[in-house]
Amino acid sequence: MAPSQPIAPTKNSKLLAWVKEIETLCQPDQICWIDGSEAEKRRLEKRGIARGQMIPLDPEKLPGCFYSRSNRSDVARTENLTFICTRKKEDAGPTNNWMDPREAYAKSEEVLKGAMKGHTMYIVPFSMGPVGSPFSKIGVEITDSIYVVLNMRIMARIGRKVLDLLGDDGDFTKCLHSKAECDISHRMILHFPEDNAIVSTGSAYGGNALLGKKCLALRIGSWHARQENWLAEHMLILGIEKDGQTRYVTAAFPSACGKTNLAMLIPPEGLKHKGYKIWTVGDDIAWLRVGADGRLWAVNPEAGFFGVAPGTNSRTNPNAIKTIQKNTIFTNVLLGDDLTVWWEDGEGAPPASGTTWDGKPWKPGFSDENGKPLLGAHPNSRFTAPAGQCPTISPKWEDPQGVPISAIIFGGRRERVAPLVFETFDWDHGVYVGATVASERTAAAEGKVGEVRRDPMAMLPFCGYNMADYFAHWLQMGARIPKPPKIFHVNWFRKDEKGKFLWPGYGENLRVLEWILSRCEGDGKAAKTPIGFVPTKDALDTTGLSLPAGAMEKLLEVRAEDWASELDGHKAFFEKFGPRLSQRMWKQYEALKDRLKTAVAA
Ligand code: OXD
Ligand code: MN
Repeated sequence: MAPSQPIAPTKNSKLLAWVKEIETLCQPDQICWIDGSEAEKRRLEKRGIARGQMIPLDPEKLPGCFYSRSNRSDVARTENLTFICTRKKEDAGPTNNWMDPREAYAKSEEVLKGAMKGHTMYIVPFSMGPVGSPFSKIGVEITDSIYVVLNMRIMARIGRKVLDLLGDDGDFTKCLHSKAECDISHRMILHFPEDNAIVSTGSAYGGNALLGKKCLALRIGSWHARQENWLAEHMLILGIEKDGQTRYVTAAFPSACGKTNLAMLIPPEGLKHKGYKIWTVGDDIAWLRVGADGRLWAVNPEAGFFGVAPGTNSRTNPNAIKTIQKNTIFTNVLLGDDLTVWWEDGEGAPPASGTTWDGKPWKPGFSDENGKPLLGAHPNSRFTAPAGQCPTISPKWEDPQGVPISAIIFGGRRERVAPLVFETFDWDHGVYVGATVASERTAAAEGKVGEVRRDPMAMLPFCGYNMADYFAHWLQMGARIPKPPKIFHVNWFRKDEKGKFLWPGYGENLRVLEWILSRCEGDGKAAKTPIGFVPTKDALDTTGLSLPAGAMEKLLEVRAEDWASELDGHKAFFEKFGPRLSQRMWKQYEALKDRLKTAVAA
């Protein structure tokens, strides 16, 4: 590794003063300004290997790939230790954990005092969004983790070019991270939106430690977005090309509900004759602004994918499999003794032997202490891969202006209530539908898997301020978009009475997207129901798809009794916000209630 660089490669006085302050607090052995070069990457990899933090994988089969294993207790976002630290508690709102900023700084300083002794302090200037795009935001992450630097290199644009853009007086989000032994008792993910600052300690898990992603691009980003009249959202961005024209949609689903799969979908056999081409712009985050043409335009602020490994295979997501064949960091999957990686419901034959994510010897067929198959990979194990390696990456994915959005899609994982797809009546109704999204919990965050929770716009864990104000912001954005996208809701996860999924999902989801786009063009057959426009049973093109008899009816059914109890859930959720919740949301609630009543009476 290069010795510490005594001369800082910037004259930005705010940055220099902050670096000095953190150096004094954390007392690292040396400082390293990250320039983003290839030579630097190789030096960091060597150092990571020498320290046992990364294992290089088979250079023939997985060139440029590394394996990393985290602490057993550091495998997912810790929402209970994630705080919004606004001066007033009400500004964080009832859905966020709040800490007084003075207490938060004091607590984190306690942990950070001398925390980098014996370590190098890396300074990583990064841009979320293409460098220099009017959409983009600059952050600087100070970290003592080589793993974080190497992951940030994939997930954001980093280094010299960002510092140059920052110049002598540019502003940036201060992002301070220290592993602090990855000890849960040292863990806190603190956001100071009023100071444009983030402090994260005690974790090296991506969502907690790669501070450009959830912390900046969503929590701090959503705060900026509200002040500056744009939207920072937990959404994929996808282009659908047909007959030489590409239309773009965004979709917000809770974590681990298949955003990465949808963003990279392969058209199903039955629709091949239509010549669709899918273009991936982003799989997790969208920043949306009103363009000069009155439409809503989106950029993906990230430069890589931090995807869930288990369940990723050539059937569910062949493009992801192709993306992760090189230059990828695998975290907490199974490590084969032959230096390959594997995960449950993954690709190809498992290695003959290996080591599990938590360090246990593993062979196919091994059982755990309860007699169940011994898990090779943690359910939230991940791959970090450069977006540019995706075979379907859109030629526009780095366009500084972004792409124009025709439809916004919300969705959750619901076994019963929500039909396969419906279209909302107008912007306000769309915001209401987004605000009342609910989903069964997955492994991306700690908590009980399967439990239903309300996850408005899939932003529950990511909104950096009071969600009542966030809904109001969405409502007022409607008036600012002269040509707004239509808003839809989808549910790929409806089950029949035997508990079997009714919809095949994956590539077949294009059939639903096709209907959505046709509705945006003023076509597409639909029936008006109390919850919105639902496709008629012959509206989706099912060429080549053999659904069991009656399945389409079940997929599209709107059951008034289910929606009546759903409505109670909406009310209980809204009541949490007290008088701060816009009356326009209550108006939507009342209107839905009335429509359901009329439907039941009829
Ligand atoms: C993610 C998440 O990692 O939402 O994208 O948890
Ligand atoms: Mn996500």
